[in-house]
Amino acid sequence: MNRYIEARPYPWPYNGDLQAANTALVIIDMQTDFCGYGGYVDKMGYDLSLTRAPIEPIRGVLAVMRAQGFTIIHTREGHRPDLSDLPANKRWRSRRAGTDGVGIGDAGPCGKILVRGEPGWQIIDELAPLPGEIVIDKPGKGSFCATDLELILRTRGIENLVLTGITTDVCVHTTMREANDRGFECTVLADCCGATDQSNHAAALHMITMQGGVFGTVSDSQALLAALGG
Ligand code: C5J
Repeated sequence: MNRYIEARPYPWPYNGDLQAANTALVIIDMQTDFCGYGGYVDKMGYDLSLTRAPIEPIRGVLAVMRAQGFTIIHTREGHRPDLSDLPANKRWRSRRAGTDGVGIGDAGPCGKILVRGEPGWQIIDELAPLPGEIVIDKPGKGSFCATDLELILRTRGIENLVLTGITTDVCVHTTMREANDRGFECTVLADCCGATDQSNHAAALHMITMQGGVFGTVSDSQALLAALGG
C-alpha cells in the first residue's frame, strides 16, 4: 500500500513506502541549552520563543509515532567533561557569541554549557526520551559525524527520516544534508523546528525545496498526522 504525506516539493516519501518499520522520527537537540531558560541560547540573548515554538508540535507527533511503533531517535549536542572533543575554534567562536565571553565548556546558569551530564545539556522534560529509545550524543552539528547513528539506522532497516528539532538552520540542516548524502529519504516538519532567527528558519526550509527537493521535502505536523491517522 502506498502512503504519502503532503509535502513540498513532492509528496513524501518519493516511493510512497511510509511504514513504521522503515521510518524514524529524529528529534534534534531539544536540550535546555537550546530552548530552556538560562541555557546557552538564552544566554546569547536570542528570542527563546523561537526555539520553544516546536515543543508542542513535536509532542503531538512523538505521541502518535511512539504509539504506532516507529523508531524514535533523540540527539544531544555536547562535549565530554574534559572537553577533549571540543575543537578550539568551536570554543573560541562560542565565546564571541554572547556578551560576557562565556561560551561552550564554561560555567553558566545551567552548569557548564553543552557539556555532557550538566543540567543545560539535558533534553527538556516535555520531550524526555522513554527507556529504550535511542539517544545519540554528538559533538558536532550533524548527527552522523562521530556517532553510530548510520550504523543503527542501517541495522534497523530505516530508509526514511522525519526530522524535527532545533535549530532549523544549523543542526537540523546539517543532519539532513548528511542523511541525504547517505541515501536516506528525509522530510523536515516546519512547525516542529525552530531557529534563533525567523528569517534563517524560513530560508533553511526554502533551500530544501530547490532543485526538485535537493535534500528532501518540507512538510508539517498536521500533514504527517493526517497520513498516519493520528
Ligand atoms: C547550534 C544546534 N545552533 N542544535 N546547535 O549551535 O542547532
